[in-house]
Amino acid sequence: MAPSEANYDETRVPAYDLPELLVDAGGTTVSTVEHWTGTRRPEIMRLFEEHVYGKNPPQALPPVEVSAAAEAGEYLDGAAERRQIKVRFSPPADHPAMDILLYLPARRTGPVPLFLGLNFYGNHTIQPDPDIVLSDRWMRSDPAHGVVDHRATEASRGTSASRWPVERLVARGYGLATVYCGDLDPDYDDGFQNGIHPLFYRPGQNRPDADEWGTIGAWAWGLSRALDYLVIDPDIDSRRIAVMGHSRLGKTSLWAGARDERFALVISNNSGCGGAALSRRRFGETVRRITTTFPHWFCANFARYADREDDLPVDQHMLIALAAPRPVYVASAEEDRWADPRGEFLAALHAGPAYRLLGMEGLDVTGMPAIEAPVGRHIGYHIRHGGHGVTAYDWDRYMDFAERHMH
Ligand code: GTR
Repeated sequence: MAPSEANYDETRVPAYDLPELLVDAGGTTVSTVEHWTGTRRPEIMRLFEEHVYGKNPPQALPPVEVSAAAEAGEYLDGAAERRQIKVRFSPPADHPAMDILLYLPARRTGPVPLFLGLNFYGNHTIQPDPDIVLSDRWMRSDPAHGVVDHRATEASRGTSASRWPVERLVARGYGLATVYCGDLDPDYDDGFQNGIHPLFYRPGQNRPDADEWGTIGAWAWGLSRALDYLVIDPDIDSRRIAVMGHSRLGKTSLWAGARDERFALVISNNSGCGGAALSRRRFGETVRRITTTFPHWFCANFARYADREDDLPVDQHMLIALAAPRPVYVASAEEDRWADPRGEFLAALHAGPAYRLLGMEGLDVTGMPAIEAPVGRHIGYHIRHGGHGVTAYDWDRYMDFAERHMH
């Protein structure tokens, strides 16, 4: 279905029943913390692994090797300190590696809280900072981002800066770390021959099984490997690291936050179908459409639910609930109908019972809030003016939310 044929009519959203968040596979209602933590949460994790994002391979790699990718320096007239770290997943040297770009507030009195997120076009796009290493990896050709023949050019520097307000972040005492998602797995369907997947193949295996990870799984794995480094950096407070992502990378931040409970706070920015939006609403992007256009993002099993959303054993409110009891924030944009803002709101709302069970508060509202009127306590939500993207408004709300929970 082309985007133009997508349903944008609320009256044509089918009636649906969401899978019960707090009833376990045996049919017993979950009413204690132990039942959630010991049984129901692991069940939900397994369902998302098997049917949506895929399992990570069981083999562990050798510990990551960390080295400097460039000299540290200062930025913003000394307000920020910039570091670039190369993280290798496995020797020898030609095996995949990722570069972490890190900004820290120069004026700090102790370890700082930090936001970690993947970026779409290379670390050098997030600020007009000539000292950032220009990525030499494959990326989608895009003149607006200075990407020619799948490679970044000098013209690409700073082209995503509006989405990464380093100055505002360091002024409020936050660090920022980012990694190019293509360092982990280039975002196209190549049958999983590039990126990190082949590092994990069993002898004779040459693509993930139907219930094994796709690209979102690999990206989420990379966020955890970045976290492995960040938690040992003494200038960063390992208990106050938030994971944030936009759109396909917001689907990824939700999955990374579910998998890795070291993330203290989880943020989904306009993540839509396969992210924060309820699949059963079939509003805007659908399971059929996303698994056709981006077959590599999910595990192969997910495509079986095209036009059969009601048969999915999960829906996305359950993904949000996997963040509990850690604070989670879902943000929508008014004109971003492809991502189904109402579906994102409803998923955040229906994650509430897991939070309340754990002694936290959810959105606890009866209807969708007004534009730019954030709601919720341990689950946060806003819908802002404008279209698909990340704006200063979004970041200001994430910092407000982090201040309430991470300070
Ligand atoms: C779209 C896709 C969305 C969203 C978006 C993005 O093409 O249909 O699910 O992920 O890309 O990542 O910007």
